Amino acid sequence: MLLRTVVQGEDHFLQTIPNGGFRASGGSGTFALEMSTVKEIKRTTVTAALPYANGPLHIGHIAGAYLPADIYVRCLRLRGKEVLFVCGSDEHGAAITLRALKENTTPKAIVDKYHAIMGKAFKDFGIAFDIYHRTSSALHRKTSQDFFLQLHANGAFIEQEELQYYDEEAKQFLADRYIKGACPVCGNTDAYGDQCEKCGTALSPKELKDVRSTLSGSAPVLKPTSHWYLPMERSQQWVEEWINTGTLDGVQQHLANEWKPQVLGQCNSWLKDGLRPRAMTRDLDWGVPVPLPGADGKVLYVWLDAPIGYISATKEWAKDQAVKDPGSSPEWEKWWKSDETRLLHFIGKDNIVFHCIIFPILLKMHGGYILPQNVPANEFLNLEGEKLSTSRNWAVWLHEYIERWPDRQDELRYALTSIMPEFKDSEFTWKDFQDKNNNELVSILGNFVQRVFVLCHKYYEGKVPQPAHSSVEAGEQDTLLWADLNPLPAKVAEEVDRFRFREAMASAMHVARLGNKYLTDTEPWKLEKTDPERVRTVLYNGLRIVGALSVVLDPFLPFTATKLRTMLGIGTLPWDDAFRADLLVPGASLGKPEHLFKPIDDAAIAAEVERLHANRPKEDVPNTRVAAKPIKPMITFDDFSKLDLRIGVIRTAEVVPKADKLLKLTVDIGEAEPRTVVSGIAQHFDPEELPGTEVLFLANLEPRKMRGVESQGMVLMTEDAEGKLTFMRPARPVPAGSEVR
Ligand code: B3M
Ligand code: ZN
Repeated sequence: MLLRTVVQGEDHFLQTIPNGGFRASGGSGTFALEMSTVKEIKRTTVTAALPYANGPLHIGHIAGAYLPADIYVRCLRLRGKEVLFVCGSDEHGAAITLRALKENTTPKAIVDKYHAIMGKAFKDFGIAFDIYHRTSSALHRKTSQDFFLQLHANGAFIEQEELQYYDEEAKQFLADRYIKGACPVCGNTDAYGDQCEKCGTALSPKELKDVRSTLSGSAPVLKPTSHWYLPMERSQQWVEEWINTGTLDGVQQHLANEWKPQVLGQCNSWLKDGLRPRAMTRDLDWGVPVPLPGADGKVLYVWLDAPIGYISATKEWAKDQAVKDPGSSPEWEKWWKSDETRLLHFIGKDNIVFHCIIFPILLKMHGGYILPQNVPANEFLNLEGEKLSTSRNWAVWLHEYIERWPDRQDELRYALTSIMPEFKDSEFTWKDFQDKNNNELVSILGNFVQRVFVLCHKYYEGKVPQPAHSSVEAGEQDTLLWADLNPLPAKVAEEVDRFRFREAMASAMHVARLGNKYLTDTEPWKLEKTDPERVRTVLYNGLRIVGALSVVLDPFLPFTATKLRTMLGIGTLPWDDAFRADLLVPGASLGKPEHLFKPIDDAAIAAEVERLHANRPKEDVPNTRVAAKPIKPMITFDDFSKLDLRIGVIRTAEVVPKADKLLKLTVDIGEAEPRTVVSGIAQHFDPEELPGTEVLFLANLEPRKMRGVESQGMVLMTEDAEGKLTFMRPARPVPAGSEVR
């Protein structure tokens, strides 16, 4: 068993203790620590994935990396820990040049445009970076070139000549994304050189058939070119040990069980396949030039320069600090090179291998750098039953949300945190956003604060009441209240430390729930006539709870926490002072009772859903046709009306044991119980992706037993030219059970 403990010190805490290092000494009931190697942590460097500056940010990006990182950082800061939070735009790579091509402009114009949009959206949304930098800066160019040269000097690369596709019309080598062709797996003729988006297979350009260049449309030719490769296989052994046991060069860096299982899983599946050489340079005219003689027209691979962007952002921050405060010495190096620093990368799951394997190899080959202590990657967020997609415009864009819902940042932060895809994919729906707002923020948090403030204004002219000192914690209700409340700040912090943000926010909200319960139990509005002294104590306690909320909610709802502090007339409190007894001075003036949250009505939600559907490009509609099979014999209208067709929603899906074609589904068609159906679609769908999908459902088909399961209806499907099945969904959402006529 692995044990973890946190030993609080003055300004540092000891982090992890390896297996067996924590032993109970018999009899006495005390613990003795036996520490072989314990890393002492004094500060934390937090990075959040550098978003490509090729489009705006959507809620999937936010829930995946930026919001969890922001919560984490805010929580550490309130606890007085030294922390640096860096991010910036990723402005290189084919993602950018392709976008420029599409928008018929230059890469520079693209990155300038989206860097500004993203930077503003982050700021408006309260993501509290210490710096939001960009990889097109001169400082970054120098930093990544120096990094590359050091790697080169250390013998980290092998130079290798390879045949690569070259577009003779456009006169350039083609990055993987510039090549299209037929997927060898599913036949999709629009597969990219690195991936088929239809079947999801990772590809290399040479596997495609009938290749064409997306630049000129012509067929590219294979031409030799040489590149610098990172022979990752040389690092296989230490990476495997470091990731799985946490040990690096004999030092315990982390406990293996602190890493999320899905992160370890992805790393190990790469490691199992065996690490291979990977090209660290590209033939492209946009990027950081390779700083070696004879490397004209070559740039650093974007996944080499982008993570170095975290380092250059830190340098830029340190420079800014020195200008702002000439006396300070905020050396950037301590954030990257000190054993006493913990490095954490917040990312989405598609970036795991780069942060857990490739970048650590680069850091170690370079020398002098620490490796990440954890990479708390999140899974993906879906939207209204479908994958978020930039190209299909199926997204809630952050900057647009802020425009349409001004001053409602915390409402979205709350909804996103409550469904954060920490361990598996999750789903955002506008309905859930409304429910979380109306049933939790308005009814629980807003209501509690409102009640306390309204009563203080009514009874004490908006001043902090003088509690009957003897009874602040004297009555039984008060004793119980404080017994429940006191452990909560530590609980929130502990959950944040373990990257359990959903749980942490629920624990913070529990403070408001307990506050409400306390008011309901004590009923100050009734007591005021008979026992005003008791009421003063109750409301004084109520104000103290509001004070605590301004602390424990701050990481999650920073705008609301600021409002609470203004209402109370207090400043930012350190975490451990959340329940400080002398926080509020009797007689001090309170602010006006303010409605913290407003209910959201159905019309506003319907408008959002409508908007999503309306903005979806019609390009999804194909202009291809299949050769029609002969039409079946005529039926009468009566025949037709015997069919009872409904819109259903799949609630659960699981494989049927020992049947490789069958899935067992439950489909909600508005009845008390969902229908169970057995469907022959197992080879077309992953059961995990099905819940939430709308389907066309035949509800009055005679039940039939299949593999011992009674199938109570049928999910109707259609098939494309390649034999792939797909569901038939209504053109806009309708409630489960809607009739089809
Ligand atoms: N820009 C990929 C992405 O936006 C990439 C992350 C870089 S982190 C160093 O998902
Ligand atoms: Zn394919």
